[in-house]
Amino acid sequence: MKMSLMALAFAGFTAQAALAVDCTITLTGNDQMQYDKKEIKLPAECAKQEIKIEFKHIGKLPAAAMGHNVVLVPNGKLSALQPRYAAAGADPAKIDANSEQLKTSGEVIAYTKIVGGGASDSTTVPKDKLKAGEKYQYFCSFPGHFALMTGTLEIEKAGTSTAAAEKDKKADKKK
Ligand SMILES: [Cu+2]
Repeated sequence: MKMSLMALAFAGFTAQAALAVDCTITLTGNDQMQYDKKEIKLPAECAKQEIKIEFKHIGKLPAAAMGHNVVLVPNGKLSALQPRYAAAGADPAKIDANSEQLKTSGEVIAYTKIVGGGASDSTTVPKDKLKAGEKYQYFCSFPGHFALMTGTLEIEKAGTSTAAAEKDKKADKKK
């Protein structure tokens, strides 16, 4: 009896492990003022999980000349938020302070600190902060970079990864 309970517990544990999806966003930026990805999609399950953002500057230029970060905002908010960084100029500490302030006010969802060539920074988005079926924007808030360094993050709608199964269900209903 004891053994079978343990087996059940183990089965439950492995089933949970199998359900876990990878909700890590990895992005790089270079000396040509470019991210490696302009579009990122995460499965719907990630809305219910903590999402990790890992950013690495793969260039060589220092932060004061070619600093990069990743600022995540709700879709459509990029153009309104970008000018809010203007006063910070190219001072990495000031840009980070701005990011922190905008995160506190709720306008920025998450951000990584400004880094120079060879450096990296990461952050997390708490679970339930992003919604399935919603789009978000990310950009680099270093002066002048957002024109090139911007992208879209989409959390897929629940059920999109099993679109074929849904289709089958509908076909069954018609019968
Ligand atoms: Cu940048």
